[in-house]
Amino acid sequence: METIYSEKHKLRDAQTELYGGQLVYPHERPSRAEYVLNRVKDSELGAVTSPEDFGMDPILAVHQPDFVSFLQTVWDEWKAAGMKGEAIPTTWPARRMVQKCPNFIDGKLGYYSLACETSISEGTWEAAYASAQVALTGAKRLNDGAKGVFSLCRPPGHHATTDLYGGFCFLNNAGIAAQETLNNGAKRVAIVDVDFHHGNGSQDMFYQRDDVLFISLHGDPMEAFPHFLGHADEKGEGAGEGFNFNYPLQPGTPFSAWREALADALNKVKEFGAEALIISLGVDTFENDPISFFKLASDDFITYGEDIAKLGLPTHFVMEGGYDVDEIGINTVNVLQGFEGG
Ligand code: OKP
Ligand code: ZN
Repeated sequence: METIYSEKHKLRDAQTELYGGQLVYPHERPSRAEYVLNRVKDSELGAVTSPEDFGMDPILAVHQPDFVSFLQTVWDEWKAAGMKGEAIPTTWPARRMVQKCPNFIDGKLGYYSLACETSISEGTWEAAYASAQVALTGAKRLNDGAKGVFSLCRPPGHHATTDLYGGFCFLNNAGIAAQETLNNGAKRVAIVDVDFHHGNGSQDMFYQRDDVLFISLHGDPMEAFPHFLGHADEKGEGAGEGFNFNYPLQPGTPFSAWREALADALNKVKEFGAEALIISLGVDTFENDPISFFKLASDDFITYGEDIAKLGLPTHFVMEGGYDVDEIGINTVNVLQGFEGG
């Protein structure tokens, strides 16, 4: 399987994440992608290719233009305002307040964010743009007939909505790829999000649409980030009703229960008649992940890669989370090798 990878991910190297009341070095750090890349190379998975540049149009196909402009200028605005550290929001348009974008950068940060752990630093936009181009290149490979392709995206994307960043995400790589796959001629595309965290951004992006089926398996939002979306009763809206499914799972969930949920999800993908499948591939379901609470072992990742392959659909794996850096490469490549063998 071909891997699409851009070195530009390294431009995203924030020094702070607000975690447990302290500013720590971010869990979402450059070494993550390097661990995965090294494992891809060591295991001889296939060629590693740089992305093409598809420009801004496919990004603007799913993100609001004012939000994208904000991402492009936020760091300069923050510095121009004389701020000393990295850009962190401190106030939000909460319940009963006015949803109107302020002029001052503190207000803009709150207006365009869904969480505040994700500090913005120099190079963040350039890396997020490159990450989206990686996913777009993956979409092109699928359109050119590949059975499977791996977009080694970093930063991740599934928490980013049309107009909100947060949860380490800025542009929704899987969502951008899904729309591109439709534009390439597919009638129905499914996104199955196996990251430990609910893919709130992807859900929100396609919630009213029947051409993208979104399904997520994740830690119950009552217990886990992003906390405010991802419940089982969120089924889609309007034309999108019946095209969204969530499997919130409890702390300590073992692979057996997780795999049953995946089997259910893959059945729904089949019934939907998807012509292409996007897997939002987070490996933070791993038992030793530092910020998650499922109990998958490394071999389980091979097994579920095989399960996905049995659908027989052209499949685009888009990297999301996974934070136990020693194991992230092994578990990611296990899924891809399981898929190829299954
Ligand atoms: C991004 B991805 C923990 C707060 C959670 C944000 C997690 C973002 C995960 N106390 N912090 O889905 O892996
Ligand atoms: Zn995650």
